[in-house]
Amino acid sequence: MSAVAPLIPARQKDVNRAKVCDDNFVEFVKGWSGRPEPRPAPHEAVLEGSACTAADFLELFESQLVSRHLDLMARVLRVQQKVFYTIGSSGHEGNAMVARLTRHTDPAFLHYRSGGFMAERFRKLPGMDPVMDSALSFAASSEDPISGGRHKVWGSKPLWVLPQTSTIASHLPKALGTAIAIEQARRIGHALPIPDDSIAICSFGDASSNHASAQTAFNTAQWTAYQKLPAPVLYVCEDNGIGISVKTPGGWIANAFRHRDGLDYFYADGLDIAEGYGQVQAAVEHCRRTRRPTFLHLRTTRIMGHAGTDFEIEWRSFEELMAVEASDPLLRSAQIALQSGLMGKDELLAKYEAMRARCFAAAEVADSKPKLDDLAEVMRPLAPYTPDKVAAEAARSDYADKRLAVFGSEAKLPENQPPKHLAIQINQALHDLFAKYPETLLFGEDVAQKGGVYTVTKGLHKAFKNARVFNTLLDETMILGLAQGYANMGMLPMPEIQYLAYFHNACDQIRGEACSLQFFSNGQYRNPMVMRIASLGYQRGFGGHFHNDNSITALRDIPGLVVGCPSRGDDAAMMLRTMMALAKVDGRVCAYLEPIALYMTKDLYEAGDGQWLTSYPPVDQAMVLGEERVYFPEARDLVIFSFGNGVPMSLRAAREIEAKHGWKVRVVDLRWLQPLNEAAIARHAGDCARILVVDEGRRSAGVGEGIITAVVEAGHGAKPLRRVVGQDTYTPLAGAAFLVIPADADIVAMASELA
Ligand SMILES: Cc1ncc(C[n+]2csc(CCOP(=O)(O)OP(=O)(O)O)c2C)c(N)n1
Ligand SMILES: [Mg+2]
Repeated sequence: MSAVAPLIPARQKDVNRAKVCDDNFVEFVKGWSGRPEPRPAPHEAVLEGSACTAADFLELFESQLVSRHLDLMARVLRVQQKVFYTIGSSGHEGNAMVARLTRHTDPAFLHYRSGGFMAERFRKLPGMDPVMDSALSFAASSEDPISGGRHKVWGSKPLWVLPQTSTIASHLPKALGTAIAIEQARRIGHALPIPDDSIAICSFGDASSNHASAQTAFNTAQWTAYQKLPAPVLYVCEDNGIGISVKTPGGWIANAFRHRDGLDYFYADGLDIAEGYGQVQAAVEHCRRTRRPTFLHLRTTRIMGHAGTDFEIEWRSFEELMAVEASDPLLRSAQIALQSGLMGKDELLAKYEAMRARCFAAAEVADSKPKLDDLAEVMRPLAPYTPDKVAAEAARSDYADKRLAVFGSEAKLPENQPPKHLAIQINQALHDLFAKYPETLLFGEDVAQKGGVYTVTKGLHKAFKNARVFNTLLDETMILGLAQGYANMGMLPMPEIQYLAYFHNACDQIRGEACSLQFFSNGQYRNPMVMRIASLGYQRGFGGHFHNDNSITALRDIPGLVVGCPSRGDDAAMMLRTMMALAKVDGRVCAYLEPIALYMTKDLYEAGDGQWLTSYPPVDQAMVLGEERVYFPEARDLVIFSFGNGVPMSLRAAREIEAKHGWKVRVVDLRWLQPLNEAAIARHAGDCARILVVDEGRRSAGVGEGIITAVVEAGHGAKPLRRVVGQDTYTPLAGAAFLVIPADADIVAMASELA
């Protein structure tokens, strides 16, 4: 049995297809002339042979009507500026079946056409109103319960629907990550915020299934299942056969997904509740029981265009449009209602009109509610920061026994060791933080047995085992998707990106997803993490661009992201503690840039001087977000602002500058690159007669531009001011690499220009 909605008689070539679909429904019901079957009891099949009972059907049909009338309302009120979003769910309302057959505690990451799903999930908790909540979101009211007026999103805190941005496919990796996290929690003894047998649900369109971000999530699901590891994710492909105006080749979704090892394929007719219900049920039950990645191919259609602005009649044949409109699943539902004897024609039309009235009434109420009208309020959930709590958490040291167990004895504690270089101190800090936070996981490429390319994570795997320290497959998008999944389940992930150059291909997972979650959920959801990235140039052993990338710009303009870059071991340990506290307390996403070339650096001025070794700071010491380290604070003739490799370079150059010009030179290691501590920059610039910026990143849009801007905006732009920066180029191999990044001598030479 499949949808058997009859073709509607040809309509005038009306440009307003929403109106046409609306009229179609009314005319279809009025014109229905079948003979109803004996009305089924609530627990009986709605139609013979259907897995859907009459009671199921009636509620599902109502959810479909909620979704449809929200769409129709949005099209009308958009023109009146009472609604600000018209991408609808019409034709996809069958996805309500997925919501009915899952639980409100199954985390859901939804397609923008999942209005039916949303309406149905609202039934799972008493006292909730899908119409009013959605109307507030459509109207961008600050009373919108999920985003607080920041975007029209499907989302709900009590209903475990995490809001998604409209970047298609970006939510698949984190949905899989959440599924994996649900299972992994048990292995690390972490208490989940949801039942242990939950599944993660993720819906998306047919065209989106081709996206790289989607494909990596499918591949990773298969890779996981292949190793017999559980990953209870239900991928729901809402296949309407088209993406905006591009048709998906007929049969493509079934062809591409029917025979994938480790991704169990199910088909369901989303156009026909009587038929589709049992099919959806089979997929959901399979996923929950087997804990295997499951692909539900849900047949849908798209009526009323991609969005309100898409006038399909201008680019599609009239006949084709008519055929699509005839496949409207609401026509089929009306038919089921009438045929089963559950509703008479008048009753059905009355329900239809009552839902229209309810949606419009809610929209008018929503229109009267406040909007966001204050910049501070818009930005409030973007980057929460409670300094006192963060400082207390970073310095919290109530885990002495645990660290003793990790390090072996009092004598072996890192603070009782002689001064060490950066890589060792990061490694010790990681061990400490693993002892402090049992919910911490570290993962990435080569991080486990090998301990990373630079052995920074050496020993962690041995000490904390597979469940907490593990190698992932080779895909940065998925590494960051996993991180979001663990974070969604209340863990504290530390994903590692092997080299800065490889962050860029996965940047969207941080830019579009992780950093936007608190913003678009009005602070109700958070995905805290500390992302470690081996970064920057000056390597002598390992050359070329991709191991020496120095683009920090791509990180610095991500809203809400904290970016830090320590230049020495003690700072590295303290910064890591603070970042973990920022994640734990305020849910922040942090990027921790490790300057590769300084990992093993021991000396500062001369070979063997050991001046770049540092003692391990006691565990109750951390640093404040934004706090700089100042060398020679009494100096006032010149201040050099720098970070990373630039710090030891500037310290060496300072000696020469003093010898050459007799100036006393202050060197400021900014340490935190985003947000930049503009007040500190202004203070040091104010104190000193001359200003130099040493920025190993690129000339354009780099940290240096931010520093200079802070200096100028603070009113110190008239002072002699220069910068030494990397060039706007890729980094070449071998010795040529050093032509494109600052050298000690460049700093000395530039200082002379300030004389
Ligand atoms: C990464 C990305 N590229 C492009 C777009 C623009 N875009 C929005 S929806 C869409 C088509 C999606 O089609 P499909 O996945 O089939 O979903 P449907 O709208 O048909 O339900 C495109 C290209 C986007 N949102 N994100
Ligand atoms: Mg589509």
